[in-house]
Amino acid sequence: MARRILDNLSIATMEPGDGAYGLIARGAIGIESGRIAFAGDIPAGWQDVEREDFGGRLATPALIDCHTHLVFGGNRAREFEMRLKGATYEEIARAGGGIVSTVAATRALSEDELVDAALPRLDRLIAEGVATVEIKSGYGLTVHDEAKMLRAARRLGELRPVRVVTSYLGAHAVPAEYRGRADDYLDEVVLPGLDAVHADGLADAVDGFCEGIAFSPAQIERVFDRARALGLPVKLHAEQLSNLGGAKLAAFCGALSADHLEYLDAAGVAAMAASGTVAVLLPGAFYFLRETQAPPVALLRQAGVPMAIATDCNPGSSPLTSPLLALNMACTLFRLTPEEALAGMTRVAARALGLDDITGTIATGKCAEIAIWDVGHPAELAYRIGFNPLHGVILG
Ligand code: DI6
Ligand code: FE
Repeated sequence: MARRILDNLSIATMEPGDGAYGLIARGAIGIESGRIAFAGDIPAGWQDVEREDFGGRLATPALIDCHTHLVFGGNRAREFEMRLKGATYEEIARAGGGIVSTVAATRALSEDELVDAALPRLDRLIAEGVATVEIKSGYGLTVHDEAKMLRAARRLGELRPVRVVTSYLGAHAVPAEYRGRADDYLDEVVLPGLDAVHADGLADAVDGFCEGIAFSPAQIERVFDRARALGLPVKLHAEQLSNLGGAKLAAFCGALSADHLEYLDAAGVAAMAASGTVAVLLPGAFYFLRETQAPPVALLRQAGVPMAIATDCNPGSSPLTSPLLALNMACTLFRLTPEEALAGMTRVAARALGLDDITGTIATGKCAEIAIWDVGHPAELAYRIGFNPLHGVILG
């Protein structure tokens, strides 16, 4: 029952240790009850199943965007203009712009309106092969508005054929009404808000922004302590604009990932390697903010820290809804190989979300979440700019 064969494919399984891309030059993928039954030769017992011929196209695991702020109100095109006239990101943030201006626009929208605003962005990700997307809160900054954002995120997963994984990011910025009182904001909003979204099953993980313009490591630790008490995994925006040692803190807390990492130092790399924390690299934000210091990719590689790639789709620092362009930027800006980049949006991204048991590679037993591309070789996915060769996505 419910058996299906996708035939005549070249298959980048992205399984580790199986040669470049885990590539099977010619083969088939068998699906049974939504799971991958085999990849490669059609085994005995499947000879009678009807075969769909994919004409030699490339199959990869469907893409996973493991770091986005997809749900928000408004946009920041005006701020983009200001920056082009000379203002820096930090100056704009300190002047009450930046994240805080998106907070006002997000608070003004209902849950339904947030869903409507986010759907076109989600549809762009899906159009380029994404089947799993992580979505953070962090633009509500009240108990009510953070929960509203996460409910909108959950709804997106019901409206479209994607798995939505949510992260509670109450500790994203100090809202205007708490300016200079970050600890009060933690006590009165972030921690009770975390309890509330957890009670309603709205948060799959807990995130924070550890930065001079946001929260100190000691403040982040308070949030992580509560997450641990609730049994929720943690992750952290760390070392994006400066080095506060956030990645080290995240690693010591057993975080799934530390993200951005432009200013990560050798001690941070070592801590991440020791804890198995994934480095989520976000070339869209690096590009859009015109950062000049790239994350220490050679050190990460040498230490064996797994590297994921994501869009970081958000209105302020990465208004990017093209996962394929993120792959290209990971190669051009951060010097990842096309294989590392693709692994970063499949196998390693799954690990960054704690989903590596069920998705991220084409392997027996995993969920059948497969992207089919009109390309001859997987390196083409990262190579092109502004071209979408997606033929289709197979889900279950
Ligand atoms: N780092 C980022 O790049 C985004 N959030 C964060 O913690 C930017 C968010 C924004 O500017 O709206
Ligand atoms: Fe982010």
